[in-house]
Amino acid sequence: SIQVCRIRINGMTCTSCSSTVEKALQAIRGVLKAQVALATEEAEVHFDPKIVSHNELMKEIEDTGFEAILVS
Ligand code: 9UX
Repeated sequence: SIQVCRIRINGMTCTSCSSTVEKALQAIRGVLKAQVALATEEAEVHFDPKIVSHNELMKEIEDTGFEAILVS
């Protein structure tokens, strides 16, 4: 079944930053939906845990240049 996780993202200062992270998450195989909010500095990601893991989601965020911390 589909899981939803929230990830804290540190270092985003503009909507271009949050858009970059959001598009990177949306491009991952196994991600069904991803929203990144600049105001709360959080991502909400709906994903299939049979295809992609929390750790892979975090690594993709860090590859865009921001720090990722799993919230839930
Ligand atoms: Mo613009 Mo956001 O360089 O880091 S994309 S502030």
